[in-house]
Amino acid sequence: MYIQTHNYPDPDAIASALGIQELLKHHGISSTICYKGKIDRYSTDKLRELMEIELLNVEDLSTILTDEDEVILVDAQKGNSNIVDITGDEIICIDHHPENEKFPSPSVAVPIVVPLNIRET
Ligand SMILES: [Mn+2]
Repeated sequence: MYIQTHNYPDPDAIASALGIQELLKHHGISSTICYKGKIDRYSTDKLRELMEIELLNVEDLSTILTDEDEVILVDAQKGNSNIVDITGDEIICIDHHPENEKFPSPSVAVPIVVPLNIRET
């Protein structure tokens, strides 16, 4: 099982991927988080480092992925310009961006509303 973020993942993409990975782990399913591009923001790389999140570049998976691999998309939708179409079967999409009507997908985009007044206490 692969969890794919949008290219050049940012903190919300990586945090979403980690959340799904932990949920899958709870159910005994191992998964790999992957992305295309680079982790080019300091805050994103710090998040990855502090949370010890393992992410693989899709270019390192090109000889490993098969059509039978299941892929969960987070923080992006298939057909968007900011996510590469990797080998595998996209079974779920969890995204808070507006639905991409140009490339309708069998998967479901779930709008997630995050209150802006949440602060750490
Ligand atoms: Mn994002």
